[in-house]
Amino acid sequence: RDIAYDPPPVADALHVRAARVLEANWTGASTVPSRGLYPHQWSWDSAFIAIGLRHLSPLRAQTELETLLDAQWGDGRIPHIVFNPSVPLDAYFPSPDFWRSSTAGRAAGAPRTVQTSGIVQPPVHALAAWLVHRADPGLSRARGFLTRMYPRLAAWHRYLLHRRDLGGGGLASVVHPWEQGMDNSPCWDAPLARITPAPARSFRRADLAHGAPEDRPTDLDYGRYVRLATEYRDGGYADGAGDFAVEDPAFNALLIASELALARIAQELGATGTARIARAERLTAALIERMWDPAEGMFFCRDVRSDGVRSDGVRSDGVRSDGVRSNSVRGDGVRGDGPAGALIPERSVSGLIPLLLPTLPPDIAATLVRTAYGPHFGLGDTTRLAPSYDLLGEAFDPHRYWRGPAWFNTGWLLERGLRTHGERERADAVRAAVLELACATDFAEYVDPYTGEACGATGFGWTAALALDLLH
Ligand code: 9YW
Repeated sequence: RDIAYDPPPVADALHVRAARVLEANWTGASTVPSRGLYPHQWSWDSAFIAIGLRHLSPLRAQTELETLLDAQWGDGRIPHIVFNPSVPLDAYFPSPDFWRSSTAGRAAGAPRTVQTSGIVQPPVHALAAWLVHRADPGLSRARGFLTRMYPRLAAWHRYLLHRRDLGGGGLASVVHPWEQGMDNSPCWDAPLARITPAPARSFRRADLAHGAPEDRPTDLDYGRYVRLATEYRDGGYADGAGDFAVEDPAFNALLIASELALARIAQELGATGTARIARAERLTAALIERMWDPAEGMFFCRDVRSDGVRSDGVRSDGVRSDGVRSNSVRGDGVRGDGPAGALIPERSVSGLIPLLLPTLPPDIAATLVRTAYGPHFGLGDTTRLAPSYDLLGEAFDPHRYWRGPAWFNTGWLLERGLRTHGERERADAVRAAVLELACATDFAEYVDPYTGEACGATGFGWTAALALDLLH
C-alpha cells in the first residue's frame, strides 16, 4: 500500500524544533538559557532570546525583557542573573547566598524582593526592545511597552557610561570576565594573572555536573572569578576600586548599537533622538581611538589596570602610586590622566563584533571583513562560523568554551554586521551556517569551529532563538 508522505521542508522543521526549545525553557515569566546548566534568567541571554521569541509570541518577548528590567538596580545596572526562587540553591554556583544582592547591594539600590547577581552583562537590551517592538507595534503601543522600557534602558546606559568609565576615555569597562560574557577568553589571562585565586575548597562548582570538564573553564579560572566577585560584593558593589577593569570591543559596540536603538525608541515616543545619535557617533570614535589596531586589522581589549594602578591610585598590591601602603578598597571614579592601560594582544571574536555598527567608517568595516575571512578566523575557508578565539593563537582550543569554539550569538552579530556593510553573500553564508549547525547539533551551546561538533549543553536558549530570528 502506498502511503503519501511529504516530509516537511527543512525550514519548517527547524522552526518547530526551535519553538519547542523556547517553550521548554520558558518558566512563565522568562526563559532559562539551559534547563540543567543555567536554570535562572541571564541578562544578555534574555535579550537574544527575546529577539527570537518575538516571531513566536511578541507578548512573551516583551514579558522576557520586562521581567529582567523589573530586577534593575537603583543605580541603573541590569544584573547578569535574576534568580528563580523555586530553583534549589545548589543547582547553580554562585547562588543568591553568594551575591547577597538585597543586603550587600543596598547602597547601589538592589531590589529588596528579588535576588540577583551584582555584576552586569553586555547591553543588548535596547536593541532587543526595539526589535521586539517592531514585531508587533500595535500590541507594543497598546501595552505601553516602549514607554515603560525607555526610562529604564536610558538609566542602564547612564550607569555604564558614567559609573563604568574606569578608563576615563568615555567607554564602559567590565570589572569581571563574566560581565563581558566570554568567561575564559584568553584576553583575560593577563589581567587575571594579577588576581590571587580564592582557595578551591572555599566554593563548590555546580557547572561540572552538566558539562565535560575539558569543555569548561578550569578550577584556577573559577578561583579568580570567585575572588573578584567576592571583593566587588564586599565593597558594596561600588565601582572603580577593583583590580580588574577592561574595555572590551564587543561590550562597547553593543552599547553603541543599543544607543542607536534607543534613538529609534525615542523617535517612536515623539522625541528627536538626535542627542543619542550624536552620542553613538562619539562613542564609535572613542572605540576606534582606544581599541582599533590598523596593523592587525581588528579591535583589541584595553586592560585599564595594566600598570596595576586602580582609579583610587592604589596598586593591586595595596601600595599607592606615591609609595604609601593603603588598605583602601574604594575608589570614586575616573582617572583623568589620558588613555589608561594597554591593549591586550589576543585576537578574540569580540574584536570583530564592531562590524555590527552602521557608524563604522567603510574602510574599517572592509578591513574587519578581511580579517574575519583571513587565517586567524578562517571564515569561508576552514570555518563556517567564526571561532571565539584566534585559530593560530597559542591558547586556541577548539572545545574549551570561549577559547576557540564557535558560538551562535557571535555568529548572529557578525551576520548582521556583514549585512549592514553590504556583504550580502557572506551574510547569507553565515546565516546558512547558523541554521544548519543549530539544527544538526540540537541547538548546542557552542560548536567545534572546524567540525561543527556539538559542545556544552543542547537545547540552548539563544541558539534556538537566534536561529529562529534568521529564519524570518
Ligand atoms: C555563567 C548563560 C551564560 C552566558 C555567558 C556564558 C556562560 C557562565 O553562560 O556564563 O556561569 O554565567 O559564558 O555568556 O550568558 O548562558
